[in-house]
Amino acid sequence: MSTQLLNEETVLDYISGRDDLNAVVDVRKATVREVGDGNLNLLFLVQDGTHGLAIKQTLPYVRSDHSWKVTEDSIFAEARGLDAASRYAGAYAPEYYGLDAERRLIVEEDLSDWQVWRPALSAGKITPLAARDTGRFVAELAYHTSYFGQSEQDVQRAAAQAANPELEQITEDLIFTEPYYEHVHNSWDANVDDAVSALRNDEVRTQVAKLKYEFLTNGEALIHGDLHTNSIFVRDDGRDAAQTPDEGAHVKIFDYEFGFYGPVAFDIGILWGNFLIAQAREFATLPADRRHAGAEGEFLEWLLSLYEESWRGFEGEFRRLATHTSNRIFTEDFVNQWIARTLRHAVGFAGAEGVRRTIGWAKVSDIETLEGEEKDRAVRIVLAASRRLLEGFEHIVSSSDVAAIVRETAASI
Ligand code: SR1
Ligand code: MG
Repeated sequence: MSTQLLNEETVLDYISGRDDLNAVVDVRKATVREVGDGNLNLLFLVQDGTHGLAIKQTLPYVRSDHSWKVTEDSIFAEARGLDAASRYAGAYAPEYYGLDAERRLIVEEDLSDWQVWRPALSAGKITPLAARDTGRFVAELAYHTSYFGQSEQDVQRAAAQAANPELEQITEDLIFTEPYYEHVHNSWDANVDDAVSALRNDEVRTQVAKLKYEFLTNGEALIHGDLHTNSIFVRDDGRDAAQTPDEGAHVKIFDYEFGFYGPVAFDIGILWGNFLIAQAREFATLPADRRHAGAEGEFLEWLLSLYEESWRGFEGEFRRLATHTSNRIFTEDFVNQWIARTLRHAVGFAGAEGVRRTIGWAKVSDIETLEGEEKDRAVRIVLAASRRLLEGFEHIVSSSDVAAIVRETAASI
């Protein structure tokens, strides 16, 4: 049976019935707006002019297709992820006001004075330190929920509780299967048929199979599970990194409903796949005489630096934490090998995310707001670079290799 859904008229009554929320916003002065643009939930912002709250309630179906039923129990994954992020990576998470299990909703901090990263990227906005802090967030969540930061028994109990099979299935289908076969969820413009055909062969499918198997079997840490640029808020600090204050978080990470015990590399890979998409948009809209190395301009140079910046944030923070590991046999050499392996898989996952966001069901505004030749060019860049990442991920040794591949691919299209 479905939960009773809130609407803009009933939210204030709901808050009035909860003393803890009444203490945060003044319902007599508050206004409510439903602003959700995710696929699986409603999102209400409640603001009284001074304070605010965000209420996220699970829908029993996909927002744009009510015939596609989805479990409302994903709210438990959302609550678990937000709770763990607050506990272990608190600087980078919204304040969490708790779960209402019966109504399938969570309440969190209103962050509407921050900006969602995807539209900020599409608008050409440079946000220094956002990528570094996202990398640090991944490291902190990974370390503290894994065998690095907890006892074997605690991890195994937490992993069992964090099972999220219905939402994992969405990822397994949409990212790791459907784009490589005929499927009603896929679509693209006939002008790029050849780029899609180039992905549908046994070599690419075998590479994707390795990544899918890693996703299915490597339950090493609690991961976010959907860390794309619409799951990240960024701060408006001005574009000069040298003048950006280092204190305070430069990102807030939200939308934890796809979380489960999975590969840490998946979070980095999804992030990188979305960096690739933002870069392809920018390359595709550059005038022809600025499409060679050195002429792309400040914004594209910054975009291309995000793989390294996020990786440095991740690796630096993880290494710092790993010196305190409770697992004494995890030697420095083992940590080095784990980091190198995580990098390789992140590169593969980035390729899989690039493909599914351009030809699969869940498309993205970076590409979809382009038209004509610019859109075709952006799609071609994403698909060709993604194919190289999928084919070559096992041989990548540095995050800077990814930017080099994207740059070379864009120059060839
Ligand atoms: C039916 S859900 C489709 C996609 O939206 C979410 O943000 C995830 O990325 C999922 O794959
Ligand atoms: Mg989401």
